[in-house]
Amino acid sequence: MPNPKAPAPTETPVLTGNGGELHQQADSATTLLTTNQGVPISDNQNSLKAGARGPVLLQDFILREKITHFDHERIPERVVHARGSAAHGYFECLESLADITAADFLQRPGDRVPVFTRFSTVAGNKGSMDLARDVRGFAVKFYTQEGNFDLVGNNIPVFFIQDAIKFPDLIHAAKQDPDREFPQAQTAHDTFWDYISLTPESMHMIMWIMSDRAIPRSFRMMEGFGVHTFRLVNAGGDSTFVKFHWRPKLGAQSVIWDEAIKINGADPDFHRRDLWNAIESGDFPEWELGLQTFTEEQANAFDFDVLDATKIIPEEVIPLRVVGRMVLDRNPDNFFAETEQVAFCASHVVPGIDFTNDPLLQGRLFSYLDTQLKRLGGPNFHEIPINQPKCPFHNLQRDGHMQMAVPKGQVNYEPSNLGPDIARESADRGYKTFPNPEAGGQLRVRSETFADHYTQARMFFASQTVPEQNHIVSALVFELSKCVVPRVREAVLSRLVNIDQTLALRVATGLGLKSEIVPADAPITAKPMDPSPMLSIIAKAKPTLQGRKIGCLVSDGCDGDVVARLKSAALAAGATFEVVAPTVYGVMTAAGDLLPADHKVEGGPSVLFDAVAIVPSAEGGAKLGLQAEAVNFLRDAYGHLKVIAYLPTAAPLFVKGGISDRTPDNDAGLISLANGTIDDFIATASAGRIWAREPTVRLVV
Ligand code: HDE
Repeated sequence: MPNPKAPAPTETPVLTGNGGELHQQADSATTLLTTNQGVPISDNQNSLKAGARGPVLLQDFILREKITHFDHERIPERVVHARGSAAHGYFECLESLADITAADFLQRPGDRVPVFTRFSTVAGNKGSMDLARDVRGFAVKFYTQEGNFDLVGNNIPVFFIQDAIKFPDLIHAAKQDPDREFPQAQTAHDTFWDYISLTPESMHMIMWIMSDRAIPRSFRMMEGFGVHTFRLVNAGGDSTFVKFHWRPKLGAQSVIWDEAIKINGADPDFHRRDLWNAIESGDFPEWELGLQTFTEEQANAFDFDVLDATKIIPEEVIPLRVVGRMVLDRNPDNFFAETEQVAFCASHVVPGIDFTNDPLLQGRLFSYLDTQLKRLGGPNFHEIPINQPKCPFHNLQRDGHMQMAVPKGQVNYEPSNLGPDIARESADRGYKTFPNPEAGGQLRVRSETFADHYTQARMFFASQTVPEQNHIVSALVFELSKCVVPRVREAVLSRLVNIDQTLALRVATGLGLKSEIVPADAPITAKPMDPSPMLSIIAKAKPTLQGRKIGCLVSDGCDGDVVARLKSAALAAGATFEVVAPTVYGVMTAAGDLLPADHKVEGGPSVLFDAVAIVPSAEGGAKLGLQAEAVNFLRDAYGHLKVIAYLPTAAPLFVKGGISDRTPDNDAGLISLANGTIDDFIATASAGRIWAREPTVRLVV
């Protein structure tokens, strides 16, 4: 996509040095290059030497400043969630929640506060690929008038473990092995599954990360969850329990695993690019904020403990109440300054929002502040612009690494009679913790109310549609097939069988296991629980092409009119449209017009699109049939269950792809533009993938 912000080429004056190197010169249109001390620089291409061919001099403060700064450009990446992308936007309150919370930004419908939202994967390093099978971080910083509220959530509503003390082990097991530093950004290896097989509380989360939720189509098409139970507290001090949910306006959507693997090669920045491009083009991603609110009495009546982060409350039991919306409408100006340096802390709450005793949340309240001190170099990270509150903030904390403020005056303590204008506390307006009565011995134990590890895992599996269940089975087979130690596979099966016997048997068949599965001990066996259809992505998908992408494969001599009509129909449906051609400068249509391309065919595989059209000329179709990448364009689109519009001239690709027997008569996702219309194509593509095709292209065990 052309960068609309790219400046027009300038006529900067340029000098040529003795070695033929170019020196662009500052003029009235450009700014003067200086050191960090403001000293103008005369030559940014040569270091100071003792003679033209002599050694470089230590006194070259310009060189040393530049190189030193460069040497220190990297800061420690996040130990988890290192790979992320973020955007600015706003949150708008849609109804007053004054009855249940004193949170200032939730009082007045129509009120907006700025937000900065960062999406991430968890296991991979900063440079890892976007389509890893992983949980996605979904962290929102609300800059409210009573301080910053960080809702540091994920795109999956449960977690692997119940107590924070287990987190370092979980992450060590999931990340690269410490001796060889691979595998990167994936859980398909022995150490992860070894740990999981010994962590029965992870079973519900395992169902979610083996589902398509862990390979989202776009950050814009992800749900988000606060995961823990929090408290809302109103002005009168009454508390209501709450679970936070984000619902994407574009609907939740995922890719298929084979597609994910190929996207990682074709465009490792697939999610990052998608978010950036959508915002640059003015197609602003949007989510609704929904709350599940419930009382202490309701919580006590549930069959599970609301303090256990491995459990959800089905929406069928406590429906979502939509209270606001978030729109992301501005890309960061600088990735490092904003996306990298943003410091989310689970402990950043505002008056009206409080914690519960969830032991996972309690550990997070310590961890995030601690991690920011290390990553951002000290206690003044709140002064970095992206982290600064947008409301006034004053206190008597002083000094430390990277202090940016210049506090004035003699008094840096309180109470004090010497500093009449120093900051002081307020009994009325200050943050008040909900006075939850606590009693009990000091015990290092897990509550017995946390002991049911299988009921909700089984309920999640049962709530999925048939294709989604098949994908969970295939994902487990894929991951366990990457484990090289047979004992690890068998230990996992011994847990899966406690979730659902058929599921475990299917996975065992997929692995080719010849022996019996021995069930693991389970203190509580899975209890009956109604399925929750709201947990299925496919069941609640709305037909739309909004925010989706159509790829059109063309050749020289193609019908420019067909391409133009496809494009306008795609744009009218809210999709984007990209042309894939044998050369990047594009092709000449039959009418002799230049049709510019967005991708050369090798760089624009069909995994980058949600639906495709293949409309070459007769001669062009024959040539494309000789090119494996063009054949794969069709073959993969077909294998990934996409809707495909085509002209009869695409026939050589069908033949080479081995699918010449597939026609609109036996596959609803094939739209021949010789008989059908572009409107048929748009309507069929809006309905999503052709799930009925799946059993013909992938083995279902
Ligand atoms: Fe995090 N987590 N986490 N986490 N987490 C971090 O903080 C931690 C957990 C989540 O875009 C770290 O700044 C512990 C659950 C997100 O910058 C660190 C435990 C959930 C992000 C940390 C958890 C999350 C982080 C690493 C177990 C969903 C990225 C870098 C108790 C509700 C935020 C950093 C961003 C990042 C600790 C579990 C979400 C080390 C100890 C559960 C979205 O502080």
